[in-house]
Amino acid sequence: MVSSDSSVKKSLIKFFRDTFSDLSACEVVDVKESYRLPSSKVKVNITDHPFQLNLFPDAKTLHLYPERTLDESEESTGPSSFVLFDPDSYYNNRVSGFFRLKDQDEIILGGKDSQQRAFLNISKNTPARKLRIVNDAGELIFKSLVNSPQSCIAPLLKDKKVNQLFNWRQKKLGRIRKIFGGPISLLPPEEALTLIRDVNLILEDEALRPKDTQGRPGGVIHLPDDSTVIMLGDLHAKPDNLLTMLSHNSYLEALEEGTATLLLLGDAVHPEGDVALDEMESSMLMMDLILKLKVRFPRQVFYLRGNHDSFSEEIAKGGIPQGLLWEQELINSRGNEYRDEMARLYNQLPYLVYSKHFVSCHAAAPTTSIELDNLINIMQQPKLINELINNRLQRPNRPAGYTKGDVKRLKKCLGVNQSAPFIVGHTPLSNDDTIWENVDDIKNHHILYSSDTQWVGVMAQIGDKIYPFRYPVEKVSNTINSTSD
Ligand SMILES: [Mn+2]
Repeated sequence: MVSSDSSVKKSLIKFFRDTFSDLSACEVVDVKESYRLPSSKVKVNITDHPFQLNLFPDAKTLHLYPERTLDESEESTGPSSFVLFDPDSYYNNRVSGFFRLKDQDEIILGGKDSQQRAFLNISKNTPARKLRIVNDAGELIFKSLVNSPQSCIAPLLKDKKVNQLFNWRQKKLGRIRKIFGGPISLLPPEEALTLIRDVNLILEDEALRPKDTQGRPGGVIHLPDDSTVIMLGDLHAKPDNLLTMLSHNSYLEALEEGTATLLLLGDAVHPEGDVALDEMESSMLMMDLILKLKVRFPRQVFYLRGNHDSFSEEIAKGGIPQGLLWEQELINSRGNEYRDEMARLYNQLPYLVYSKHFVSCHAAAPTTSIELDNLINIMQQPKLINELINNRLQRPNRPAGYTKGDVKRLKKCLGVNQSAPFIVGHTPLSNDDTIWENVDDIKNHHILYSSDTQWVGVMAQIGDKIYPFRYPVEKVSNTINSTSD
């Protein structure tokens, strides 16, 4: 019988892996300069330095970095992960992709994989299976699958290169702090009141948002097709999840350059999960951050309404009346006027956003046949509002839930191609992930829930497609606050 002692288990697993895996028994090389990968597999000592990788014949250079956190004092958990990206596109202020190699992950690089071509700009002419890379307990194993011409790796030894990715992320922190106007902490009541008033003025005449028949801002944001979409699901009072996202890729740069749109799918407030459900300060900070972003990027940041964006007594979790507590906290900390402005904000929020590349709302597709006009005039359709922010997928115990047909009909009514994704938040499918794709066997129907404590899920557009990305949540607010103005 196998002992329950976990170290024994681990060494047994290692024994079996080493004995039976075809990854075992390979040469370990300490690469000090450019190295042509042989046809046999080699394990490369890569933990001290990032590497560059050339996939001949097109001489495309990729970078491979051990993944680091911004706060170096944060304890690392387990073997290193690596990130693989194309430095030419990664650092160029447009949203671009990357691959993460966690322990035991493998990737086969080649020219036939559309996602690899989109993320890494690998040429179509590269063989379909050119090079295999495996992360074996924090060490990388390379195996050339095509003998000629062989791929090549070289360590990035110069300090500037070694720290390039870290420094690039670090620099964004200063800019995030500037957007917020100081350390990441609750705004003083007066400043908070001015901020939410400014946002309410913006919402009265919000960009890209057709008015309803009574001249009020309508229920729908219609994005131009050429805007790059970056999306976060429910944040549920996790400011660091939003800040972690802003510190990665070129999301912040693309917002600054006006090429991207950030969509927040509602429910930014009210803690969820294994935390104090009645703690409302982090919700206040969360809204301060979002409202600052809205003021900084009024035409590019859109917050959709979720069911938690409310003072309703029906908003409760685990017996805690979060809607009522939230209202009370706003009155206590910031006064009645602030509470009234928050209520005004809720009444002015949009419910659905789309471009030709996607459709999104907080919770669900409508289960009845509707027209775009109904969505724009949503203030006159309380049942439709309720469906979009509260409903979930159909289940035996939830016959009124939405189905594949409802998703299809919604896209059709908006003139959006059926191959474009429908992305919602609201309904996490487990407590150990942040993105679920093709949910319920409905193709291109994804759930994005960005309030996990370990990983923050982001859906972001590269070219015509929207891809899922996950980032380890870091305490970015602490790191920002520990750097001086
Ligand atoms: Mn919700």
